[in-house]
Amino acid sequence: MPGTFDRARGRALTREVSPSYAEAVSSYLGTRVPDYEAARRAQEVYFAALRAHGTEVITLPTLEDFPDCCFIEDAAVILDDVAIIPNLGHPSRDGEKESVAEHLSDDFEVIRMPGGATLDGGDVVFYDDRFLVGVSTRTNKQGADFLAEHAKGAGIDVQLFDVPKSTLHLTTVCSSPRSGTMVAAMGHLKESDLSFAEEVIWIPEEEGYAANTIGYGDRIIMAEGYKKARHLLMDAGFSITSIEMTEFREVDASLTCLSVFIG
Ligand code: CIR
Repeated sequence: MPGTFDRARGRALTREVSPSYAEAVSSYLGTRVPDYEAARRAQEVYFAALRAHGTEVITLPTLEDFPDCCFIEDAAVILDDVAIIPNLGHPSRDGEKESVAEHLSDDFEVIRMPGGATLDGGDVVFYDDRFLVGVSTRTNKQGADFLAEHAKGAGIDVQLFDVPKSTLHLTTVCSSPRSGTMVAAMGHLKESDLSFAEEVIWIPEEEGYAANTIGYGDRIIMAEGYKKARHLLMDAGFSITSIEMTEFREVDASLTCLSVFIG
């Protein structure tokens, strides 16, 4: 059974935006109410982009009581034939995990975290031989250590990062779209953090949101509207599909949050 860490993107588990999306957790609170209809439309474009790259998109029914439920990346980490189901770091979101666990139990051995440990899948980035795991406002050390223990069992190392308070998740500021390559936002990560990578594409801080990408070899999906980042990625040999992410960015979410690759 292939898992996230072999970079296969054959199947993506996703979840439809909640009708209660206007109440999604957001650090931009007060500037604008998240728009359910617009987010639904944006999510369809996202699904189409995944499908255009050969991914089968599986969509779970929405959860009315969980405004953030479409950010399903946070609710599971796939390790080969194991699905780690974390305790999500924001109390309003923890209940999202139950139906994810139920769905994944058909194909994976489901392992749950002990009480007290928290982790959002958005703090986990896969790079070739390791998981980069952010300790953040959502992921505590216990949660990161729990994942590390299971990752090591599967032959994958774990490197811990302190996610700056200014940033929600580790995936908010970096991604690894192809083997050997990291894309990272300046001002959030340091060169020494990423010394393991063969190539680091540094995105200027003002366009840091564009450091979250989904890669298919030399083809990449990125957020629309980040011209400098786009040129840097093109110069690095990527062909690019860019999609509109405004409705998700305003609730602190990036491209990768909207799916968990499960094979
Ligand atoms: C939250 O604050 O939990 C959501 N509004 C955004 C979650 C984004 N997820 C991710 O980066 N993996």
